[in-house]
Amino acid sequence: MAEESYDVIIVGGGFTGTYNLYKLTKCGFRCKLIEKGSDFGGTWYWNRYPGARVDTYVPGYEFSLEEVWKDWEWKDAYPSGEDLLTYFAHLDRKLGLRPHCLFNTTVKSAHWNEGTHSWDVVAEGNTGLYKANSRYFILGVGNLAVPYVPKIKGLDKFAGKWSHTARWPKEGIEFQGKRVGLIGTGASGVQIVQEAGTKARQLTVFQRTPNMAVPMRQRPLNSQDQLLASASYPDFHRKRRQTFGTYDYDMNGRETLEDTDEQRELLYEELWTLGGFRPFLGGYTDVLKSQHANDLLYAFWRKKVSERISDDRKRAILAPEVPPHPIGAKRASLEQNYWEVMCQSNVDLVDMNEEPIIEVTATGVRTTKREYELDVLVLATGFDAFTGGFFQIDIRGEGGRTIQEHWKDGIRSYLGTSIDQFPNLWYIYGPHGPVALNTVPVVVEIQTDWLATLLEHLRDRSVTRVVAKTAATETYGRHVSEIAPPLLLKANSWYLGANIPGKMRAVRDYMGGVPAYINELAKEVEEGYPGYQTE
Ligand code: NA7
Repeated sequence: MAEESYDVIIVGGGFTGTYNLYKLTKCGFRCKLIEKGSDFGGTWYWNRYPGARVDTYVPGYEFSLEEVWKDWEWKDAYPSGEDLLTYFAHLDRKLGLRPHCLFNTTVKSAHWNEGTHSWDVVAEGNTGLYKANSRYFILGVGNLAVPYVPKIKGLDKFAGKWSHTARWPKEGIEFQGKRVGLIGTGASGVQIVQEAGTKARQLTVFQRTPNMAVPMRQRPLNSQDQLLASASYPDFHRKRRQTFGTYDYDMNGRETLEDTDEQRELLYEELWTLGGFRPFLGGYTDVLKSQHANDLLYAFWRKKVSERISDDRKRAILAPEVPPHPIGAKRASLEQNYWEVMCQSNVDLVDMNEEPIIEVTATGVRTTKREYELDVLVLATGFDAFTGGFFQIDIRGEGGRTIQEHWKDGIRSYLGTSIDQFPNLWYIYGPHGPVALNTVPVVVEIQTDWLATLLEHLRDRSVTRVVAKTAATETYGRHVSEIAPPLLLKANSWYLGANIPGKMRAVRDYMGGVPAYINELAKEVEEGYPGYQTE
């Protein structure tokens, strides 16, 4: 069947795909990368909505490769989506990736071939079907890659322009002077508010759950700053592998009630001033373990945010006295001027708990109370996280078993990189790996470096078939469930699949922190890969 043959086929041209291509090609493997979009960028290729911006500061959200960072400059401490696409072009130039890639091509199926110990891959592109065969098949399909569009009656009847944030058209959608509606107030929704609120004639925000966003502390960067800072990049990049959340800071080792009220207030203020995820990953260790600790942090958050919300009605909806879920139990969003924009007179806030949406009409959105006339409707309604990207491909392992069948009762993964009964298949930054609380490029480097060592080990021993053992997979799966901080289980988050109606609620993320995860990987190597069976 195969028309082309490779050692490795990689799906996806985001951080995972580009780093795997670079690393495995360097190790002497013949690789092909297949990408649905017309260029590199992954999440940043698709999320072109105005205001899209990463929630990790420079140089946290980039590869640690010196040949890449030494002549690269960012414009802002928290880079924009546009700058990230330019970064991917820089990566391509520095690492020579493009000749190994096939763009505008969607992988449709990958079937394990027991006779040849390889994967038969079929993809569809502009010029028709593409067929290839590879010893290894690597999925870099992204964790937040498949947009979730809720089934709202009448959406197809809307006569204005509408788009999900993650499928934003390249030509853009004009907000200036328009009546814009927004459904969804997660990280993407916050960024849309900040952008559309300053341009739209009228912005109507339909909120189901308030976003407990924390300050971003954005600042522009100049060349001189970066040149000076770059001397410490190797240290920064080393540190981010040593902290729970892959940042250059870590929790302080103390529980909330070990400090006096004054000490606690001082620490909260300090973390707030520094910005980013520090209230959750840079302070007390029990924020997601103890309800009392969480309540104290919520009270502080509410006090700070309330000071910035001048409108009483909006304050009650945006920062309620009783939180809908523990603070930090959904991935925190970072804001710049969210609360101020929300208070502008051209911004209307609809509490969907009081006033649910009934339907979208040709001219707007109709709730139980009234119709809101709109020219543009933005859906920032999130993603079918973790498994969405896998299920779009017809992947069949041993005996023709599909991945959907195999994961029917929950994720089965060994070390967050491989699946029992799916030989020679790997994935990066996916289920049961450290994803939700961590930074993509860091996790991608950790997992891929480990995988490259394993594939070299197998090549040296002329192994052609490797598969995770079932017992090891089940032990690892239990471990992943047990280590999840208890308060994380109390929110309807994408961490648990609870944002998608009908999706099984389960822990899909390794939440033990990156140092513990690195230990799991290192143990596997030191003990001679006991979790795998080889031929
Ligand atoms: P999120 O964080 O999953 O947010 C999705 C938002 O959409 C959230 O406010 C949801 O409300 C809302 N939503 C989803 N379905 C509906 C329906 N049916 N009606 C009204 N509102 C709805 O996605 P984002 O794109 O913002 O961010 C994803 C990640 O990107 C983020 O975690 C960062 O890592 C970066 P809910 O809270 O479920 O009530």
